[in-house]
Amino acid sequence: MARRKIALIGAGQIGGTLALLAAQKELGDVVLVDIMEGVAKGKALDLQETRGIQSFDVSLTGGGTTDYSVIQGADVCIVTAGVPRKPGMSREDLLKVNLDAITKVAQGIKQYAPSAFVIVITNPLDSMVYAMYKVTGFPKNRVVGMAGVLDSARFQYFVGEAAGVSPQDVTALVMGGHGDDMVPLLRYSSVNGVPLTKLLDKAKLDAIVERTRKGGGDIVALLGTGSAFYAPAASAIAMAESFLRDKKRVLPCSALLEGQYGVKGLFVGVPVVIGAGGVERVLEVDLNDEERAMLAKSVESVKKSVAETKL
Ligand code: A3D
Repeated sequence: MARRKIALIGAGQIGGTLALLAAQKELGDVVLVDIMEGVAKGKALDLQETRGIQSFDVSLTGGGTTDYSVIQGADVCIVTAGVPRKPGMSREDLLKVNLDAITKVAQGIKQYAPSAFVIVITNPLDSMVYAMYKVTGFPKNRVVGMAGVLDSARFQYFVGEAAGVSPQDVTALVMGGHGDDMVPLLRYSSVNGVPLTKLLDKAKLDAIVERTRKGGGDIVALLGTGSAFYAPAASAIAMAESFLRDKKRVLPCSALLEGQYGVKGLFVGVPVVIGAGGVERVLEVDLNDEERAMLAKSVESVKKSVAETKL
């Protein structure tokens, strides 16, 4: 069987890490694309030069945005093109800059990788994935946003750390939009089936919920420049791998809702099944009144951001 092809559009901090992880897992041949063509080519070459040491048999190449033909026939496109929010930049400013990038990228994908499964990471996430869906015109199962896997992974780590257990054994579910009002669902989280309340008191759990919501901001403050990239890249790779290997993992992702959770026509973080068919199913879990109210608030924020795209 021919090797699969993974196009990484945006070869910055996350793009470079995605390339490394995709190659190490031998998910397929990787092509990096960036407006800074030299960066895409340089990172690809740097990684190629590790092949003798790391023993992976996939190739990595790079290209610029003047010629999207390099992504021809890609099975998966992971999009990080755009800018992270800089100090003093409003969410609206960020939306304008990144909407322009996503629109151009979506046109390139539509032309050269019309059958691809597209994972969007660029912020503001829930409106950028919506824009990707609108501009490509791809079916809803082939466009998805990465956020919930990352938010849940952060929650898993914080619970594991506080309870003195491996984060691997923490099951976590964070739903809603990717913003300060995301919805970590304690009732659907556990340590290998053991309810969190058996291991941690309410004050600790409340603090973990808050820390999860602010997880991205904490890393931005520590780094001083740029935002998190290792965990976001690992999260998107989990989604790409589930698609490429038809693993049918249940992962919280930003997916198009058509009535589920009372939401229509918006991309919102919900648990989905990712397999060879892309987003194969949206899972609906029962929410109590408090959880429903939190989700409704989060959906309102998504709605406002999407309205600004005017798409
Ligand atoms: P960065 O290292 O700046 O990389 C972005 C790359 O995109 C740069 O190399 C740019 O040159 C390139 N680029 C800009 N415009 C275009 C274009 N039109 N076509 C192709 N390439 C372009 O940022 P990063 O990798 O740290 O982050 C990338 C995006 O992910 C940002 O928007 C972040 O806010 C976002 N992000 C999202 C999450 C989520 O959980 C959703 C987490 C972390 C970062």
